[in-house]
Amino acid sequence: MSCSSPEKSDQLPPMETAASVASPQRAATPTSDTSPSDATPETSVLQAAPVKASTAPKERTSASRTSPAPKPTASPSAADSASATPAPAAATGQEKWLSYEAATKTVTFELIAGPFTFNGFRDGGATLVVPAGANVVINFVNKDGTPHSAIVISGEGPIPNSATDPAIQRAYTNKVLEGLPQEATDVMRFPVPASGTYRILCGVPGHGLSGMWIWMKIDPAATAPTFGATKA
Ligand SMILES: [Cu+2]
Repeated sequence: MSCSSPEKSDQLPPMETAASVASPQRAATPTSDTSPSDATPETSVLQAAPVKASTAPKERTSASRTSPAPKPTASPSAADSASATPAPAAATGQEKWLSYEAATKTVTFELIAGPFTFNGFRDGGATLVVPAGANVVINFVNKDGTPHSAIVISGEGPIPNSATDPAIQRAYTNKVLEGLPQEATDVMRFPVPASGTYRILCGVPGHGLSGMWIWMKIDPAATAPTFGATKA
């Protein structure tokens, strides 16, 4: 039986973030995957095929179904007594892109351009809420092969094909029409007014109409910024 293929069926995909867990209990886990003395020489490949080919085309119409995200178990009852898990609770969900300095009312947001998305969202699917009068710093980076840009436009009216005139002064990236190439960065710094609803749009022609925009709302009642899926 020459079943010596090192099939790693249940191996974690390498999607660890920068705060990758340095598991301290590594010494106890015998993860030597080339152990030839396996007791199950049969049907090891068959059950290791979780490939689901059911990629149904998501017809996401205007009624974007906002399925309530499963709450990440905020129970403080630590059942694991002596677990040394360095839980990165500081950067949960979409808040990892956001920081706030209350003393200067400075909102810092990482705006990540993807394939016709911002931070994985499109068509207004996400909203950046900032306090009134905040000083907004948006660190733009293009993580896509297609050139992209960003510009703050009005929240009213139809999505334009392209945009060069920001609704807030200085609230746009360089090369807003042409787009910045992959891995290029730019910083937008601008104060926001006391209220208003805006969109952060990719200014490259056609990109906004393809869905590359999210909301930015100024909330006079907000004491801190938030970012996440747009509430219906
Ligand atoms: Cu774009």
